Amino acid sequence: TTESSWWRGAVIYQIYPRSFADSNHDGIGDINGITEKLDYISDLGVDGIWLSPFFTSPMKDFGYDISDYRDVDPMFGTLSDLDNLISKAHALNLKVMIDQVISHTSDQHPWFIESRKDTINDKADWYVWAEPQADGTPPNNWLSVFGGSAWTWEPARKQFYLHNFLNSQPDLNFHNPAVVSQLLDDMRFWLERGVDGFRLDTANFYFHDSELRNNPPRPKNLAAGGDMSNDVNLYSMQSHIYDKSRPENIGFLKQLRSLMNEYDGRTTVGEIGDDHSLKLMAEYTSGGDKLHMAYTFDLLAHDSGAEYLESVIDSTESMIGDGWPCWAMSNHDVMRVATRWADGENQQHLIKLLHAILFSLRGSVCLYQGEELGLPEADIPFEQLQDPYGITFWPEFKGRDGCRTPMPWNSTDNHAGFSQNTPWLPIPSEHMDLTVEQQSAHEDSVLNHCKALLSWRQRSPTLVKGEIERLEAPEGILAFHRHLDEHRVTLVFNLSNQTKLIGEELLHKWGLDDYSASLPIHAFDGAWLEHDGDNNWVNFSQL
Ligand code: TEU
Ligand code: CA
Repeated sequence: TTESSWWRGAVIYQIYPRSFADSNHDGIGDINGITEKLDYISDLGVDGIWLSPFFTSPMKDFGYDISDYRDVDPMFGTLSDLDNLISKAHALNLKVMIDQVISHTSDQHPWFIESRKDTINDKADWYVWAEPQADGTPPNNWLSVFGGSAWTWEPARKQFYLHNFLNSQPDLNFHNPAVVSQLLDDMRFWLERGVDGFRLDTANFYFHDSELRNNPPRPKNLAAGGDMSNDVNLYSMQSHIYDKSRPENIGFLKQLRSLMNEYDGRTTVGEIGDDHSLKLMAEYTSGGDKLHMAYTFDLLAHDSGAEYLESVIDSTESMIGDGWPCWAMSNHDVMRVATRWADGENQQHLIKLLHAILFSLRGSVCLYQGEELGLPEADIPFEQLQDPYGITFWPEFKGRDGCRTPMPWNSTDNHAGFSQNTPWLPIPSEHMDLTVEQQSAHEDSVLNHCKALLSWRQRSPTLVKGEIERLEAPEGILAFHRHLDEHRVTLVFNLSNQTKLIGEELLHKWGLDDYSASLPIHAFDGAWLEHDGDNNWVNFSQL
């Protein structure tokens, strides 16, 4: 039914609970704060929300280190607050997706507390334990994403344990069927509670090479289409990252899909970070028996420009088959797209164009809180950094706090209406001119443009579900058709800073035979044409 495939082409608004809205004024956002803002979210015109982790956690990685998979951290509220959020969201016709961080737990999870005690306890084989090499050094050369060896010594067991991130995030042993079945049970708990889907953290990191073979040195410069290889993160600085994307993962993803299929209308979106993530996205989402959708870092942490987008679309389309991508340009891990892609004074125009592109691509979309406002990345001074990743690698990499600052709701209340107390991260002064309140009042704000685009997308099944056919175009221009049955939409985006003319001849090549004049597109503008409409180009800037 249409209802059970709601996720195909859905726009999912990502909420980072710590920084969305603080209902009890302790400086940290919470579940009730989100509930209070559901009308705002619904009014944006998105299909659902994805909540970053709110589970019980020592917060070493701000909730991506979980010590109880079935409860809400008191900092964020209670299970009944969450039930309330889910039912209010459903009443507004919003789906609710939650984060599942199952590749690793917190070192404070009872499973790990037991596992680390000795080699004979009930949970002894629930994590990845290994003997040191003869000289006492770690079992192999694997490195943690967050810096240093991926192995930490446990004196009680006289063994090393594996962690792909912080050493307080020990890696669960997916080769142990007891671990897998417990995790699936914990996920069932949430399905029973009525969540509509899961965002799966590090969905390609679950299994490790059980032979623990050294990784080969990593090539310095990966070509476009790979990920994590530019200056917005540090993968390129690590020569042999933790081994991931093992073939065994397919079997697990199939088990997970069977669980999801027991319930109606549920979905999964996997996070994939790897050198060949588009290929993995295709593999994991095709066949209808693994993930429903996946997102990669290709639009999150890479090059910019029309040619780069063409290459991402082309590689995706060449591999995706019956799989389904989910596109994101910003999230809680990367520099905000306004700063990553934008060109000084043209930032507001470019951001509007990037929204138009994001909502026109074939696939679903994750829109990160504040992206609808076109917020730029915040510059957080070293003394105020919270992210351990940034603290380790400063100043080459400043970490992820710059995209995690609190939402600026208005400029009249203290702390931008986020909280009456000092927020856990400062709100940058440049965000005070970009608040929800101010932008709502200005017809041509990024926020209002974003809403207009979302309603345009919602009205068009072709944009939501249609095929994509990329078109040859002049430099700096991205162009494609979207097709659904007989209906066709042509979309043209000018990512350059000059007006471009699409000549008559090219328009004919695109199959637009009726055109006897060339089409001018201003810098950072774009246009679309509905072929069964009145056949007029509409500029995005006039939406
Ligand atoms: O991210 C996994 C991941 O690949 C990131 O570490 C990414 O490389 C980096 O943030 C890019 O700058 C997930 C979560 O999204 C992230 O917040 C967690 O810290 C991480 O897993 C560990 O759970
Ligand atoms: Ca709070």
